[in-house]
Amino acid sequence: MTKHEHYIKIKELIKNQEDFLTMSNSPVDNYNGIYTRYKNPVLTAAHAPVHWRFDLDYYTNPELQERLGVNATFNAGAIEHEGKILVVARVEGYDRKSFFGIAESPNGIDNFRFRDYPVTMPETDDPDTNVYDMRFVKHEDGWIYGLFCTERKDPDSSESDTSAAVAQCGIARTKNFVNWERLPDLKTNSPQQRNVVLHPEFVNGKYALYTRPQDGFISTGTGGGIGWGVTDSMENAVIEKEIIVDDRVYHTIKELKNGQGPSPIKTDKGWLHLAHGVRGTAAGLRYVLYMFLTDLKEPYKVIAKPGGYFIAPEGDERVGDVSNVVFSNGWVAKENGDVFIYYASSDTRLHVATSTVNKLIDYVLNTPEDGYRSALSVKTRNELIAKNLKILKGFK
Ligand code: M1P
Repeated sequence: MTKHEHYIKIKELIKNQEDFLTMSNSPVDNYNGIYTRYKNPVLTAAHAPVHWRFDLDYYTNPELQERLGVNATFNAGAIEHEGKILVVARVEGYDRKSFFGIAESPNGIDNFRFRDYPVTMPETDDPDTNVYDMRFVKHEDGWIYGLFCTERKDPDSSESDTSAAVAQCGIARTKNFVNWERLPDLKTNSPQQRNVVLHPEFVNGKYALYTRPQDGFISTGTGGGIGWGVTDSMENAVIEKEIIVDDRVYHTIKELKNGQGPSPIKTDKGWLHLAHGVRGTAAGLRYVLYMFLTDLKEPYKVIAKPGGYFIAPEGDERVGDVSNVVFSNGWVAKENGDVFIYYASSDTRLHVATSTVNKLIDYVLNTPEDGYRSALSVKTRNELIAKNLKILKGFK
């Protein structure tokens, strides 16, 4: 490539990306009265800036090759900041390592743009091999916390076992989303922790956390369920005792495992929770999202639990690096009651669904609970059908 061609190619790459980043998004016409999905994902690997991927220096890269590819941008924490929606995505390079990239959008549904640099996350004395799935929480102590999964090789595994890993909860905090203070990892009695989420308020003067005690890296073993524990400080976070808020249950969407999604939203009816449930199928694991409501004063007590899933992978969402997965670790409830739900599909890209606090409360309070038996599912459905047929008769 000549120097001029190199220059023209860079201009073309930037222009193409600019056209892509500024594309508007539109709702999908698939009414359910609960939330609206959107046509385009809000973040994909193609959103990773050109200057993250290419060496633009003619002398070191005369063929303008991509040097540091980005494989996927998915599972993102979310927060409203200075009038914009800010997401912290799990960005995965071609080398399989994840890191955190902050992208901002003026409206939350399109025009997301990564900041110039990814987050430089300080390490503890025990360096992380991989970090991912950050949950943002603006805590009433004044800090914005980012709790995430830190993964390291299992020190007790044999030499030849190159996949055994230990997942724990990493903790960092910031005031400006630029400088991050890394705090010691959370200590609990569980050998593995993933999907740990900070509750936004003190509960009886303590920091409260949703946990997911688990025996193995992938399997829950004797653990599992969405747990709850408290700690006196986040500078040295220790949970002595975990109780289970929402357990996994045989023959449901959360039969194998489940995990808290983002930090819950406070409403006058209780704390709204979004979580993921996992079940096994002949084609592998299937991850869907579900919701529940907990008591305002005792957020570890479930007071409403609609049966079944809230969002499941649909269409193109079904396929990706880890197919048949939807996962959420970020949502934003705006002052006017609008809710932006950020969910990733198949560990590949990020989407948004929009709703309102009122619609979600209606959903959790009025969707029938799971009866746990086919006969009860039919009974509930028949009651609905009989009521509706009467109404439809009146339409004629
Ligand atoms: O691959 C699906 C998800 O698997 C894990 O979630 P969980 O701990 O509930 O099994 C996480 O690695 C998550 O990032 C990933 O999306």
